[in-house]
Amino acid sequence: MMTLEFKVPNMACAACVTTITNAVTAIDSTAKVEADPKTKQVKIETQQPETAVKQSIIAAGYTIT
Ligand SMILES: [Cu+2]
Repeated sequence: MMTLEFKVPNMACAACVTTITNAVTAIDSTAKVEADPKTKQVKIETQQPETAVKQSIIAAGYTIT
């Protein structure tokens, strides 16, 4: 398990959090996703490589900084 932390500036609301969570759990069903639309901060505990996790979020239509 590793913890990834980054910001997703275009995560605006709870629906975005759900979309991002679904995108990540689609590639890692054991992932734990915490995301706050106010701070734009996303914290993910995952066994997948960082690039794969980031790609799944980008593919869902979000930007990572
Ligand atoms: Cu939203």
